[in-house]
Amino acid sequence: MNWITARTYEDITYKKAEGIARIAFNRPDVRNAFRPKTVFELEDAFLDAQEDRNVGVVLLTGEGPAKDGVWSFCSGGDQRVRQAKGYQGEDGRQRLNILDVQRIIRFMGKVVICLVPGWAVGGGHSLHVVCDMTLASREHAIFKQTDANVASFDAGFGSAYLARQVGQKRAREIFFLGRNYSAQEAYEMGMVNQVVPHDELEAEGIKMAKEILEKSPTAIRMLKFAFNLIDDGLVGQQVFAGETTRLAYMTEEASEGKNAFLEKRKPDFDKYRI
Ligand code: S0N
Repeated sequence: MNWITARTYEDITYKKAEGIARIAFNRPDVRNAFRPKTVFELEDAFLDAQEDRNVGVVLLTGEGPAKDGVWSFCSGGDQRVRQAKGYQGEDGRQRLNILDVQRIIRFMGKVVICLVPGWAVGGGHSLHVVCDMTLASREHAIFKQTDANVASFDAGFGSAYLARQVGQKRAREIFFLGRNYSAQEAYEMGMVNQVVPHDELEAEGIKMAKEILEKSPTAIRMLKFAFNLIDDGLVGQQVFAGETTRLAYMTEEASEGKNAFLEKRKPDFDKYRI
């Protein structure tokens, strides 16, 4: 794949090629922990991928290995900048802004595939949970929920949606005990789609992305929002309904409504009754 750098950042890398965007954490020496700056960069890249009509699928992963040879997807919030009211940015403000990224992933009308090359821990674990699908390195991926160890917990998508994937008992075990799980164990629990040899992780992600790119983009969008709907309440309905409005706009009937208004006449909807 001939990736082209789409934008240059400090904490992440962002590339595109052949309809695929690749966003990767790039702080391997802290196991790809995120600070507010990392999160702002992620938001910027994700919003660009969302708006770019040439992009159909996003891969989210972690650069590596670290200097000590260890691979990571992400180890969650950077505990060195955690303060009383959140993670402190360079501007002195304290935030929990990774939740904004979770929402972008959840509500964007494109498939986000998480490639886990190593540690997926804490808020990093939650991010893999929020992604539409997860592929994991057979040799290096380790899934671990440390939120209760460090009293910094995701009581939102990261826990509730995990329970949808692996069941309540397993989700509670993952969060209450904070144990390590291999890629194979995560696959057997239902939170990983495919376990792949480490060296083939990206290639498998690209292969999956290309398969999705061959499908109807409208079908993929509607399906993603349909899968979300039952768990997302009125927000889920709003997102799904927005797409139905878009589809309705494409009909002659909708054009008749708009044209009648602009031409200052009564709309004639008779022929559209079914
Ligand atoms: C990842 C672990 C298991 C890796 O262990 P390993 O391989 O033995 O490496 P270490 O020697 O421990 O680490 C190597 C170097 O990396 C630093 N480091 C690792 N993780 C972090 C981190 N999260 N923050 C800062 N530094 C980190 C180590 O300190 C070490 O540095 P040096 O070489 O200088 O000593 C292991 O490292 C581990 O357990 N890490 C901590 C994982 C963790 O507890 N993360 C936080 C969990 N909580 C969250 O992420 C919740 C945040 C969240 O998503 C959220 C939820 C709700 C609302 C808001 C938020 C939000 O954050 O915005």
